[in-house]
Amino acid sequence: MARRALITGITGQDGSYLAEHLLHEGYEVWGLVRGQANPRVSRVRQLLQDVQLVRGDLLDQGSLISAVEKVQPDEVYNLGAISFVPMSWEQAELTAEVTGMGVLRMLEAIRVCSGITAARGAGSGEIRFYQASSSEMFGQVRETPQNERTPFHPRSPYGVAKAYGHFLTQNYRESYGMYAVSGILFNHESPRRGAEFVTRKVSLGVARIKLGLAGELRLGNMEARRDWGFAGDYARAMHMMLQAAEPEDYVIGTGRTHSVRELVEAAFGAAGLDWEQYVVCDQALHRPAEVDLLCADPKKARTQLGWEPTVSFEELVAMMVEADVALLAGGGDPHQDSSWP
Ligand code: NDP
Ligand code: GDR
Repeated sequence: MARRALITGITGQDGSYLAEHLLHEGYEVWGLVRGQANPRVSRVRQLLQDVQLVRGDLLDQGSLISAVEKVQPDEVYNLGAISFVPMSWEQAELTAEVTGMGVLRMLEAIRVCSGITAARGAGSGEIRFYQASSSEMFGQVRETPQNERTPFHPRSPYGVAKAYGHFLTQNYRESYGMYAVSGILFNHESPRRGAEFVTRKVSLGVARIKLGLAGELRLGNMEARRDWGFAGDYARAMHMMLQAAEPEDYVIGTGRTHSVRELVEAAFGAAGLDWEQYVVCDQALHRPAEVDLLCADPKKARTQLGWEPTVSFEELVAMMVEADVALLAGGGDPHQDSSWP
């Protein structure tokens, strides 16, 4: 019988790549969707026709228990979150509820549905759990590159909520012997990335300028450095982590870091444009507290899982610019569009 996976966050960037990967691996894939008339659900229906949908919300414990009871998954991937860092200052409590407490509710749903109690001890339960942890937990780093042993100093309510989810996942592993792991993923991007994140904002900005639809691009901190990889590679890593013999946490990233300025140079360059003529630095887009430098040390994932990224920074940027020029030239709307590449 096909293995069954339940994905929260199926309407997001990572949910789509993970679902495609798991379908390719022969899984029966279920996606958790929320809301009464969520427009992103119709995009999933169109693009991921083989994914079955189940209703539920990370804010609602009962709905998660019902979803796990209905799907009877072998693997649960918890990708659902408020994931845009600036929003976590504007809606800090909601971020704590969804991005932090949502992990507790999902773990409890699995625990209750599997009949796991502390008394049953190590190794109990059949359902494997993946938590989408983040390099944002490292925050203000004192050592670089960052690996699984680097201490956390989160710099946003989002990072704090992710750290809670991370430690809780570890705690359920240690308390109940659950197969529960966290992937500490560094930034990963694609033509399906939300338009609010810097890489997509830049690729869309370049496309608009190239097509004569805009004359400038306003950005915040140009000196922040990130380790940017391709989302498809990272979805593969999530699946690999749940196939390992022992439940362990892994850092996933490329090991290379670039500034926002370098990203901008590469993106405008890919379209044959000089960025200095178009980019405006806007203080209003700076964050209350910034994460200045992230760079992964993915050695453990490479040696223990055999995971390698396949797309370079330059290829990623060119891929995103090319996709957005094609999207906008064809009259597509990046906020609505169902023609995800
Ligand atoms: P997206 O922002 O694209 O997707 C977030 C998903 O969360 C959406 O499907 C959204 O669904 C869902 N969601 C939001 N609120 C709830 C809720 N109350 N209940 C259930 N689902 C909800 O994120 P990504 O795909 O980029 O990232 C996936 C995960 O990985 C996130 O947890 C993110 O924090 C984490 N992460 C991402 C990294 C990256 O670089 N992309 C790096 C490290 C970690 P809806 O359509 O209903 O709003
Ligand atoms: P990040 O991604 O906060 O790292 O979180 P984002 O793309 O939003 O920002 C990256 C860096 O770019 C700087 N920046 C800008 N960012 C945005 N969004 N818009 C701008 O105009 C702009 N100008 C400069 C930011 O200050 C920042 O330093 C992402 C999310 O996917 C999280 O969910 C995930 O956990 C982490 O990556 C790893």
